[in-house]
Amino acid sequence: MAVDNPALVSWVESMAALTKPDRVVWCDGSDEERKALTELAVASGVLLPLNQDKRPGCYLHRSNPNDVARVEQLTFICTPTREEAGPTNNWMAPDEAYAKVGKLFDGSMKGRTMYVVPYVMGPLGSPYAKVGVELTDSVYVVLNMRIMTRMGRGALAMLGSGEDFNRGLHGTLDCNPERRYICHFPQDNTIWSVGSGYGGNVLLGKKCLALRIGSYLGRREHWLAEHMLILGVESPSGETTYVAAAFPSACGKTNFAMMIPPKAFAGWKIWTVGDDIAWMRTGPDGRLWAINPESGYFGVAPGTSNKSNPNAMTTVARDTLFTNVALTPDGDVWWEGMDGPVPEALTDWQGRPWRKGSGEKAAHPNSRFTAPMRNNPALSPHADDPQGVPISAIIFGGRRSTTVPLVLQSFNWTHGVYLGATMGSETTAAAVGKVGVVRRDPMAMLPFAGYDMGDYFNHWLAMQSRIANPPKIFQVNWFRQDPADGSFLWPGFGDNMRVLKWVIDRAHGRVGAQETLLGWVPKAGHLDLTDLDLSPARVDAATAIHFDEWREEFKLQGELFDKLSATMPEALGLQRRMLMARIG
Ligand code: GTP
Ligand code: SPV
Ligand code: MN
Repeated sequence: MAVDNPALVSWVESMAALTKPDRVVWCDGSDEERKALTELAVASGVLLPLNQDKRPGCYLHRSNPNDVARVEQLTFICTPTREEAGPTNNWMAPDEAYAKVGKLFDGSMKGRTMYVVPYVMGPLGSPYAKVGVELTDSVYVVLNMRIMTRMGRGALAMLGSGEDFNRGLHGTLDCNPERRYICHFPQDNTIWSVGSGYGGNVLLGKKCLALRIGSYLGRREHWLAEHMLILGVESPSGETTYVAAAFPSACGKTNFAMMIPPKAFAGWKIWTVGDDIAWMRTGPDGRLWAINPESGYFGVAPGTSNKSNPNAMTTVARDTLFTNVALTPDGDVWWEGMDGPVPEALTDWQGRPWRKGSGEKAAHPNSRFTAPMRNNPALSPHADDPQGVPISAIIFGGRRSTTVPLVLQSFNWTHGVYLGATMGSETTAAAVGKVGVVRRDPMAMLPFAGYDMGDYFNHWLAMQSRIANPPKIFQVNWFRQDPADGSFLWPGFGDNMRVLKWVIDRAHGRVGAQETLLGWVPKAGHLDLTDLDLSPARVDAATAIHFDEWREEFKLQGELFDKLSATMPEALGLQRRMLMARIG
């Protein structure tokens, strides 16, 4: 492939001089290329073909068992000063990081092929899209990037002779956690990732570019890069309202973005624009407009079923790469929570024989599917729209077994930013570490902000003056539990439509609300619970606000305020003090 971009060619040459691959292959994104790389991956054991009658175009990848999730403790923001990265990020000085990781890259691709993967985050030709180039020695990464981004010729065409592209370098090395670093250099628009072959650590367009570098660029260029799904809600009269929602990793974005409303909502339809990331800017009409920078879904497999998420099941029926799921005797995939009886015998995610009742999980809790968005029956006609969609409501939600009610509307933008900023959530398998501990995860961005978190809140507050018609801001919690038995109080999934309906009615100013000391909640009878098989006592428990729990919550929030004291906006401290004073 002829490439006449001198800046790109010379950067690729210098990275090849460092890593010393046997071959450099420029990827064009064609179908022939996909076929050839897939064959190569199968021949080398990187991909296992699944039963092609049952899952055409689908393959299974088993990652190194030491490499199954994002590694937050090995992820660094390499800004010139530690203060720019802020106290919630790991920091390394740029020179030190280039030297340290450069040493690991030196000669690391000897005997291997370096693939040059040009890609675009955002619809091709969109003024809001960004070009990146990832150099990688992993065929698995190339094939994933081909699904997750607009990869190949189109990206090179969009870049033209420009020099403004993200420079990503990824080397698998020997996949050793001792030599694993994910380093971001926001000032250089550069990402260096070594020692991992998994997901967000290595698909550099996703968390690394679209969120960490993206958030840094967003502050500089007055826009927002967020860990948010984007969906459209179409009413029976044909009106479509767009909503963006931030939930932490493995807390329900993909499910919410693909939701099918319950029967009682005949004529209502949800359209998926994106399931993980939103880039949002003010449009000429003074509203906030969002694009999804991705073109595929890297979704959590466990829990996905025809009952919980039929659209996802259809999406992964073909042309999908599965990572760390279990394999059935007839060459199909399986994971915990899938429909039907649990199979008697399987091959588990590590390739070992597995028997029902063994007590072990057959699929890894963070096993995933990589599937093209075009497979999604609910894909929004605007998913590829270069202008994006106008956002009427923003929702923040965490995984909280207590305290946080089903839904709450903020009093105003600043209070909404406060709700997002102080969000807590129980940790999940999406990152390495202990699962189920409540931590502050501001706006679901704790692992993804590319600069100081207090400055990030300041940026959110400052955005208000740029949005004449701001979206209304809400907080939700699908995960509150019955203390008696630990069961979820709210059925969730499709029934979240009941909450979403109230949210969009509020956004349009069509329905009243009950004022509480903490925010606005639905008035009695305003949540449509038609045909919902749920006792009034459980609905009450899911929506209740208990001041004693909130006093504890405000205390926990204090840890975040203390940690970020150098840059925390005074406006948010004031919100907290006012709320605390109100509940006494
Ligand atoms: P990332 O891809 O890691 O960013 O995750 P995500 O936010 O897209 O989460 P996803 O939709 O994949 O859901 C993660 C887990 O939460 C799955 O096991 C789901 O079954 C479960 N889940 C999603 N929505 C709900 C809900 O409304 N209620 C309950 N109880 N569980 C849910
Ligand atoms: C997340 O953890 O939020 C994900 C998966 O979406 S990963 O791409 O691995 O970050
Ligand atoms: Mn995510």
